[in-house]
This record gives sequence, C-alpha cells and structure tokens, in this order.
Amino acid sequence: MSLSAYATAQIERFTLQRWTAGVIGLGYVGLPLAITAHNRGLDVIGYDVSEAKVAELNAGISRIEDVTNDELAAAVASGVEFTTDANALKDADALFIAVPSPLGVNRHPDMRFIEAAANTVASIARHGQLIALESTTYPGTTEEYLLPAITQAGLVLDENVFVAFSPERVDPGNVLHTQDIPKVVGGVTPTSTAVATAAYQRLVANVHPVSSAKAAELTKLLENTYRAVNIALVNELAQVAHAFGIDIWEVIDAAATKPFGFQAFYPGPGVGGHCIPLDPQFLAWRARHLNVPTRFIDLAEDVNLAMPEYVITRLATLLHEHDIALPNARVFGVGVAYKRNIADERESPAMDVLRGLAARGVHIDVHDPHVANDSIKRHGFVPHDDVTGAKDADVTVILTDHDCIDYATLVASSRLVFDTRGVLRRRGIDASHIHRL
Ligand code: SAJ
Repeated sequence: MSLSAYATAQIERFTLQRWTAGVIGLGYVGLPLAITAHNRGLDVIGYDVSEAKVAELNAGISRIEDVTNDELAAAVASGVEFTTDANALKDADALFIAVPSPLGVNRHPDMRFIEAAANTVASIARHGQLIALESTTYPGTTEEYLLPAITQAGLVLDENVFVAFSPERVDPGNVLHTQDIPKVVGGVTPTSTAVATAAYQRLVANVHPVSSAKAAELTKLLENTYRAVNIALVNELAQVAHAFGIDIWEVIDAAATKPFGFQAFYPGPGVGGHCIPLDPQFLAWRARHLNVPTRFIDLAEDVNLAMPEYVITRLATLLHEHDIALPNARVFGVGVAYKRNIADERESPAMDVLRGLAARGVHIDVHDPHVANDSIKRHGFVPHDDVTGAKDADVTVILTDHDCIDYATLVASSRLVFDTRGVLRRRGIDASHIHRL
C-alpha cells in the first residue's frame, strides 16, 4: 500500500515526536487511557461533559479503581489538563473517544453519547488529527458517525484527517494496565489504519492492526460474546448438573485439567457489568437489520437473564426443606457488586436476586465491603459492616465472592448458606449447612 507524503509525515510525527492526546470521555476507559498517554510521555487533554467529574479530576480525585488518586494528582501536577471546554481539543493531535455505549429502550443500542462525541468532533476537528473511536459498538458505527463529522468540519479523510476504531479492553479490577494490554486497531481505510497504528504504538506495547474499522468493531463484540455464551453454557450446565445430583464445580475443575481446548467459566447468579450483558446485543440488533440470525447471542441472553430467578427458586426450595416459607424469611445477602473485588453494581445480578426476594416478602440484610452502605440503603436493604449479621438470618446467600470477606466467620454465623459462586469450595470451607449452585 502506497501512503501519501502527508500520511507518511503524520506517521513519522506520531512515531518520533512528542504530541498531544485528546481523550473524549473520562470514565473507566478514558481516564486510564489519559493517564497511560501521560505516563508514556505525551501531553494530554482530557475532555468530559461533566463539570463535577472534571473538577474532581483536576483536584486529584479518581472514581476509577484502576487510577489511584496519587497517579492522577501527579499527572495533573505535571500538566495534564482536564476540561469541559471542547475547544481545548483543537490542540490535540489525536482524539480518542471513550464515551458510554449503553443499551436503551428494548435493549437497543443507545447511540446518544457517540452521537454527541461525533458532534464535538465536527465542531473542533482540524487538519492532521487522528480520530479514534474506542466505545464498544456495532460494526459500521465508526463510518456512520465519524465520517459525516469530519466532513462537517471541512476535512477530507486521509488527505488531512484519519479515522479508526480501536476497542477498549479494560477489565475492571484486573491488575493489567492499559499499556500492557494488546490493542486491536482498524482504520476506515488502510491509510488511516497505518496512521492509527503509529499513534497507538506510542500508547501500548503491542498493537494489532486489522483491515478495517468494522473488523475492529466486530473483534470486540466477538471477545465479549464469547464470554457471554460460555458463561451461559455453564449456567445451563449448573442447572443440569443439579438435576443429576452432580457438583458442577467439581466437574468444571476436572475439565479444566485438560491442558488444551478448554477454558473454565463458572456459573453464577447471572451476568452483570456494562459489557458482557450488553455488548452482544449491539451485534444482535445490527444483525437483525441484515436478516442474519444470532441464535447463540439470543439464547445466551435468555439463559443468563434467567439466572437470578433460578437462584431464587433454589433458595425457596432450600428454605422449604427447612420448613421456612419464603415470605417473611430473613436473607443475609453477601456481595451486591456485579463481580468480585470491585464496587460497581451496574447490571448486577446480585441486585436482581435480592430485589426478587424482597418482592416476595423477604427481609434483606446486605454485607458488601466494596459497596457504600448508602448505596445499599438506596436499594431498600439493611447494610451490615461485617458478616456476623448473618446470625439473625434464616439463610446467607453469597452472590459476589469478594476476596476480602471473612468466609469462615460468615459460615460459622449462618444457619444455612447458599453459595452461588463456589467460593467456599474454592477456599476449602465445607459444612453440612452449606449448599451451592
Ligand atoms: N461471570 C460469570 N462466570 C464467569 C465469568 C464471569 O458468571 O466465568 C460474570 C461476572 O461475575 C460478571 C459478568 O459475568 O457479572 C462479566 O464478567 P467479566 O469477567 O467479563 O467482567 P467485566 O464485564 O468487568 O469485564 C469484561 C472483560 N473481562 C475479561 O476479559 C475477564 C472483558 O471482557 C472486557 O475487556 C470488558 O468486559 C469490557 O470492557 O468490554
């Protein structure tokens, strides 16, 4: 592929010179990206529409677990600029868009944030910039939203501006940081791929270019659909194993001894977070427009969304076996975050279980050391700062297996335990009053 002199010059600039990274959206993806760019020696302008968030960031207060206050304060002290003034982005050589891409009504993609970011680009984009979308979305989004934006800005693709997609791969609570995670990059043209690859190579150690923005968009959806489908598989097998009187946890551990061709996934109360339950729906929604079936995605969603009710049914049966009716029973819920060792409750299946129990007249006490008591109260549950609150409950249900929980004391304080995460077995804690998925 022959590159224009202009594109070659931009590649050299991104490769050899100090340049300014502009990050649009300072959440769990954008803020780590901004700090990474700073740590890699680039100038950084962070833009967000939230005045409160920008004020906190400039004061060195991080709400993102993967960015410490000290890291943030050091970045601000050495010149990283957080602002709500989009015009500041005119000084950026590359714009990285990391805004939310949630589902809206009927679990259809809510493109408002990407649309707003595209409007920002239309108002500030200038000659020489790379514009890279990172928000998880359906194949075709980058062309559909960013090409009109650069046209509106009076720019011409590959002549004086470059456009690409590069999926974020943040795993909240994981020790891997942005610069250590390989990055897939796909330009809307081969020239844009080349320029985007050069820019990203300054941010991360390992860049994997693909042939188009659509290929990059679908890569991300494959990654997360793969997880959603495999989690649904073990969630269904957990129900099958229970019907057979088999311990699914033992079976998964046994299968995991296979040194090739098997990756262990584990059953749970459902699938939470802002990625796995949502991202596959972007693909399913777009595929429907093309009359292409996505039966695995649809079935995985059905199985995963039904898990909270399955947990409630198992709890009702367990209580009934001990002559306790669900209505007016007391349940001690352990863990409301959507996965271990984080505070995020978005789309948390633990919340679905507890709300479902409360709707059946169950009194709910909750212990989650990662989630603020005010937040637990807002859901109508009674927060407990330690596990001894279990002693007043008819059953303890473990919904999120945070590492910091004192499981030995929890079990000793409980009349009955229902473990939806297999954490007690993992910890070698067994007793006749412990039951699990
Ligand atoms: N879960 C299970 N069983 C499993 C694994 C997960 O029930 O075997 C549940 C979790 O408890 C959680 C949900 O599924 O409720 C999602 O879990 P997750 O581990 O996929 O965590 P996320 O959504 O925070 O992060 C994922 C990333 N995770 C990993 O790669 C391990 C990755 O897919 C994406 O980089 C990220 O979403 C994203 O931002 O898309």
